[in-house]
Amino acid sequence: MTFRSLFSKRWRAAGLLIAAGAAFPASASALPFWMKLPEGVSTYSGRIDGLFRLILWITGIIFIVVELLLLAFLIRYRHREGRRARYTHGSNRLEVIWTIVPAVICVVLALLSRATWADIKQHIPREGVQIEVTAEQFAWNVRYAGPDGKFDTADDVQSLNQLHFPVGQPIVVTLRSKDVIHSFFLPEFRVKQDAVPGLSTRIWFEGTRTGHWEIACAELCGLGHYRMKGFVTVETPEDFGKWLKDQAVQAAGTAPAASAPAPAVPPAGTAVNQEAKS
Ligand SMILES: [Cu+2]
Repeated sequence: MTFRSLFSKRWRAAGLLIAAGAAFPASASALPFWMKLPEGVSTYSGRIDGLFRLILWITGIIFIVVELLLLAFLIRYRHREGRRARYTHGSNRLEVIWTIVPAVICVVLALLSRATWADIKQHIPREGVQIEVTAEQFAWNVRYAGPDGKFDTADDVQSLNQLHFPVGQPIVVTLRSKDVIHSFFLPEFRVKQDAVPGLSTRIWFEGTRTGHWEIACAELCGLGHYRMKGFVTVETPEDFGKWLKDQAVQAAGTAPAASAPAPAVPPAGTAVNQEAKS
């Protein structure tokens, strides 16, 4: 079998069929049962999942085809007594095809994801509930404007590793970091954004139902990275308002401790960090 015959009509037909299947978005609407994503609970989780599935199908099929070809070549051109190596320049036509096809796929994916990217990363809702999240080794400091809706006033509310917000309203988080790069990850909301020291990054999301989930740090940020966990509570606007008021009253009642609220999770991470430094 020659190099050329390996890419005979039969192979080309099979390749075209696979490419057509991968490019057809309807075929990308489902994932195998063992690849289930966590439940999506934000307004844009469905759009992210659609893009994720489409890209997974395309790259998955290409991966399988490439690995099968590799295997075929390994067997076909293995060492045999008496067989001599032969110089071949290769095929210009094939090289042009496998350069253009991935380029076209990348451009199509960029065009398909453009609107979603703009809605999530560029069009931050003006009327959203403002929350500040500051990451540090190894905790999430959360700050709310309090009942007056303004930051840097006496009724600001702070919490450690506890993120509360109302359902059905856009939430705008200003993300910062005190020390190293962390990554604010809300898997069920399809939110993942780096928190970079010296930068304020704004992100937004909107919960579609009430419930409890977790915040994870998705950036290896030090020895305590594995336990840099926070908790998300999505509640009705009434419950959220009540919680915020209670927190403000509590903070006012313990004025000297207001700047350092009782941690919900022991900040043992700090100790580990100091150990690491010493
Ligand atoms: Cu971290």
